[in-house]
This record gives sequence, C-alpha cells and structure tokens, in this order.
Amino acid sequence: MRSGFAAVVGRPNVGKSTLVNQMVGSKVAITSTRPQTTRNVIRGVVSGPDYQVVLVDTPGLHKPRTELGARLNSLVSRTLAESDSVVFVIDATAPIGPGDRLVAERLVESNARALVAVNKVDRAARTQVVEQLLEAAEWPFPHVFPISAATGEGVGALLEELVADLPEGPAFYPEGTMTDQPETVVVAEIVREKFLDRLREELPHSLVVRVTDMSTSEGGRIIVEADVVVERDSQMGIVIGKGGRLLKTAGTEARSELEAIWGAPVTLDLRVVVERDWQRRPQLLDRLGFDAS
Ligand SMILES: Nc1nc2c(ncn2[C@@H]2O[C@H](COP(=O)(O)OP(=O)(O)OP(=O)(O)O)[C@@H](O)[C@H]2O)c(=O)[nH]1
Ligand SMILES: [Mg+2]
Repeated sequence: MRSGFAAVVGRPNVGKSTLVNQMVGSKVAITSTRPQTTRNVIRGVVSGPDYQVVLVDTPGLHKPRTELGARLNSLVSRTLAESDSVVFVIDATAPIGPGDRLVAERLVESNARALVAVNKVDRAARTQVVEQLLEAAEWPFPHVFPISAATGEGVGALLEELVADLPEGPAFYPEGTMTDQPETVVVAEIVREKFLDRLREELPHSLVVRVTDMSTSEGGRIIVEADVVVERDSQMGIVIGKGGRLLKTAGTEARSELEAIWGAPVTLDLRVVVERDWQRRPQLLDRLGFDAS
C-alpha cells in the first residue's frame, strides 16, 4: 500500500479546489470565479485498491495585505512542510506571471518535488498550452502535466504519477472518507459559495459564514442557523440585496444543495451581521476559526 499527503498549491484562482474535487470525485471544496475563495486547509481523500492519497487543498499564495492574508500564507507554508509531495497548479489561460514565480520560488526553497499541473487546457489555445508547458519545464521540477480540472482531461495521468511518488504506508482515513471537514464547516462553506460569484470587488473577501446552530426536528427536517458576517454596515445592504433578493437566492440555492446531500428537508435561517474589519483583527480571526501561525 502506498499512502501520503499531497499539498495542492498555486496562486489564487488557478483551479486548485476544482482539481481536488475532480480527483476525489465529489465536491469537498467550494470554488468560485473570485480569487481567494479557499481560506483553510481542506483535505480530500482519494482511495484506490492499493493507495490512498490525501490531497491538501490550500488557499492561493499571494502578497498579503491583511492579517487574514498573512495567516493564509503561513498556513500554506506549514502544509508544505508536512506534505510528502506537491501539486503545483498554474493556469494555461493566463501567462506565467510574478504570482506563479513566487510559488515556484517557495517550492524550490523548500526542496519540494513538485508535479506541475498546467490547468484549464479546455479553455486555452493549443499554442498557449505548448508555450506554458515549455516555460514550466524550465523550473527544476520533474514533471509537467497539461490538465483540465473541469473536464478531468489529463487528471488520471497526474494522479498516477502522484501515487507512484508516494512512500509505502497505511491508509490514514477509513474507506469511504472523502474529507476531514466537520459538518458545520461544510455547511458554512456551501452558504459562502452561493454569495461569492454574485458579489463584486472587495466584498467576496469581506464575507465569512458561521453556522451557529444545527438541529433535527421530529419530522426529520434539518434546521440550520447561520450568520453571514460582513465587515462594514454598507456591505450589509449589498449582501441582503434589493428587497432581500440576494439573500433569498443564495439561501435557496444553499438549501437545495444541502437537501441533496442529506436527502432530507432543510430549513436554512440566515442572519446578516457586521463584525467591523474582521480580516484585520486578530481576536476576531481567532473567533472565526482562522488559526494564527
Ligand atoms: N474552464 C475551466 N475552468 C476551470 C478549470 N479549473 C477551474 N476552473 C474555474 O476557475 C475558477 C477558480 O477555480 P477554483 O478551483 O476556485 O480555484 P482555486 O485555485 O481553488 O482558487 P483559490 O481558492 O481562490 O485560491 C472557477 O470559476 C472554476 O470553475 C478548468 O480546468 N477549466
Ligand atoms: Mg480554492
């Protein structure tokens, strides 16, 4: 049996979480068109007859501007230090830039044997993909794979190489496990996802969701209460939307997804609250579950 932990790293928005979901075969991490969607380390488990790879999805590495950003970056460093291997994801639809080079440098510094995944080939021109592959091949990493995390193209070959690189070891999770996240976190993330693509500019970053209560009624209905936390009074109205429309649409979508997962009726009670500048305040970050390094 081969087993181990593989960190999935890269700059924001390159498709790390989409890749983890594709490899696990189930949605364990939320995704969006907004950079910095992922804000904690999420483990997705891929089990085969003679292997278990624990993929560790990480927040996109970036130049931090807030206390939150700094905490997210140090989370990535710690994950790298604890991993057996690394998948370094870049985006074929945009030229390799300073953001990607920053990640490459960090990987070289930490002596990681990274597999480079050139992602989103389904949306890139052939010449663009070839150019990226050539450029990525100049980094001192052993393999470069063209993939599409969205369609699954090339993902099998990447997984095969990842497994071949793993040390001999036991399974870390029981068969059938797909993620290590507590249910309240999964629920909060699903709710947050429904807002992300609908919000503009800085607002996606200002949003955090906290499940405050979960219970099951006698009839088997699951009742979830959650706070949708923003940073400023002015953001409250935007999140609620005209006549409550945005809150309602996002809430309905989240509720349907939860009903599909649980196979039970769900009541989702969302409350919008303001916690001023939570991204910059260490105590609030602690309370919202973002560990300090
Ligand atoms: N066309 C296409 N789109 C993709 C592919 N992979 C990811 N995307 C899209 O790219 C966007 C970002 O994907 P995510 O998986 O959230 O990216 P991420 O790297 O996890 O982003 P952060 O968590 O913010 O660092 C989403 O809109 C995805 O649907 C792909 O292979 N093809
Ligand atoms: Mg992500």
